[in-house]
Amino acid sequence: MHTGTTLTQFIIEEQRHIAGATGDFTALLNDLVTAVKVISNAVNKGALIGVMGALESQNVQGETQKKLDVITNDIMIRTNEWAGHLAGMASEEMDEVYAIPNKYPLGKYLLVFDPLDGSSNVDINISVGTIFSILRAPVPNRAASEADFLQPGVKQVCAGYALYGSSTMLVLTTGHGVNGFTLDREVGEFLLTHPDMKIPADTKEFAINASNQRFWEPPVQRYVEECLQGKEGPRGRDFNMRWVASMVAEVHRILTRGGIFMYPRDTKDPSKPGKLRLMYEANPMSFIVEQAGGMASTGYERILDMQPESLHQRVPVILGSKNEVEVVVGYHRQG
Ligand code: AHM
Ligand code: MG
Repeated sequence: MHTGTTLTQFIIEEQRHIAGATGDFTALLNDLVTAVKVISNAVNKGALIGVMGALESQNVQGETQKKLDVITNDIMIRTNEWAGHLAGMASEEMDEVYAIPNKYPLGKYLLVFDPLDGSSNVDINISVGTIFSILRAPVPNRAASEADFLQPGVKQVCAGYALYGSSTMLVLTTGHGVNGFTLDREVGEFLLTHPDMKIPADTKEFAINASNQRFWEPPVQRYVEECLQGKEGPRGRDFNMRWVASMVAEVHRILTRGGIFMYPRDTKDPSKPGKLRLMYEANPMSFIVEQAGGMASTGYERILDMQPESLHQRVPVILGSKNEVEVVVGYHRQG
């Protein structure tokens, strides 16, 4: 039995080291943890509570929404809107910034999230997750506009994900390394099980959706081709391949045993420079990956340095074990 540090205890102890901290952040995180527990329960019960399947509706990206996309978005909103820590929220499932209702006080943080990432996997009982990013509101206690959210990833105060897998985990960073917590369902608490997670610098495992191969740019073509050649090719070693189609599961695997994950720029749809969204997928995951000693790039630039242009902006993502990401970035530099 694990009787170690709870997530709440961990956050309070971390906050003690921050001069002038008021406890607001701890309280915000507590609400987020509650949301994650409720979502974990809904995902876990699945068909028993009638939450599987698709809706007629589409989100702002033109993607068909699953019932659980909408339910989990609602859980995130309801759990986080009331306490007075936020000046606004934004989500993959909402076109516009969500304004905190007038009946609640406003606060100094902004919360951006993907309530159920990888939701195409939910009906087939494969891991999904929630991704979140916390920013400081440029003007505290005032209703946030879209422009207030458009801060580069380096400005994130905290980023994390919940993974609803064979166990439910919460992994997060506040800029002092990465820590992983596992939900003990009987106790109802997240307990620190994976302190100071580090991504090995080298790896033999890559993840990419190979069905898009004909649309990839030359540097990615070259990289994957060389991995496939294995021992006989220029890399001189065999590689292994994985693709879960759940970014949270992919990043978690990389944090646990190393690897490289790519959803690169491609020519499939010229209006979309990549599939994944900067504000609530690429930025929080890049913050976590860098804090664990890994690297995250578009192939052309560091993701965390990008100046966002819109809430639902898409970006190419290449992240994971440092030495391997450097190889791919090097190929982009060579053109
Ligand atoms: P979603 O937010 O609509 O679930 O889409 C994001 C997901 C990522 O989790 C995953 O890496 C990718 O889309 C999978 O894409 P594909 O369906 O092309 O394999
Ligand atoms: Mg997503």
